[in-house]
Amino acid sequence: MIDEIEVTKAITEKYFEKFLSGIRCDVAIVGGGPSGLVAASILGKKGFNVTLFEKKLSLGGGIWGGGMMFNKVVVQKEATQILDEFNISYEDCGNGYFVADAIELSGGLIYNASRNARIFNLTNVEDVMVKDGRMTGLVVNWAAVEMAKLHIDPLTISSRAVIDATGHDAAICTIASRKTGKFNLAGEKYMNAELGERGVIERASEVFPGLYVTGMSVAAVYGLPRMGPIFGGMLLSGKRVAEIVEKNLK
Ligand code: 48F
Repeated sequence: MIDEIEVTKAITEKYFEKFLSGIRCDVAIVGGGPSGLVAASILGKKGFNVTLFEKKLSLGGGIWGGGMMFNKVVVQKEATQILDEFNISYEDCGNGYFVADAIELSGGLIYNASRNARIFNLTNVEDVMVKDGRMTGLVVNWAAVEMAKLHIDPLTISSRAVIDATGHDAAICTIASRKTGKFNLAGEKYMNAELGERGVIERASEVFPGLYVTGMSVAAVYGLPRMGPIFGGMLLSGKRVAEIVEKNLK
């Protein structure tokens, strides 16, 4: 016999256990697209206490729709090592291009990240905490509060490192730039896949003490070209930022 109250108790007890174990973490990642999910998996596997916030119901960011809703995803050779590591299948299309299924790629990245990091969906990061010139954490609220424009105060979580993986918006860097006045965002440029792909990997970095940037947010911060529907750079940018955070936190 199913007791509805036991179901309620199980959900709330386990949810708040998860929430409380994440309010003082090593790494807080904002955005559950390809770059954020890769960074979360890698840092979690290395033993860091990682929390990822995603404002939408589902994670995966821009992966699901491939290019113009054709749900196939192209990556270049260098990124196939990440697909292998995450056990995601792909086909060789010749000339150095490889194609994964967008649904399998999204599912595989989400599965890996959820096994290694604590993930909260439907949670909007609306502000940052800064103390003594260093980012010390995030200000979070239900995404529904933002959508309904409700006047409800947020909660806070602290972390030793924050990663902005919010894609084209560079939402966290935008807030930090405006509120600290310590750096500016150059804004994303025209389409040039070669330069864009290389740039988002090479320039994944710490932009402000304690604040790191990965994925398309790198292009928005440093004024790099966009690259359209090729995703290897996003995966490798997530890996690169994880390496930098690991080195700095150790
Ligand atoms: O946009 P998104 O997939 O970022 P990414 O990892 O990858 C970019 C590619 O998908 C694609 C591309 C490839 O060539 O150009 O665009 O850089 O995922 C960003 C995620 O961040 C969430 C947003 O809902 C999305 O799922 N997000 C954005 N702002 C916030 C947020 C916020 N303030 N709080 C929580 N989540």
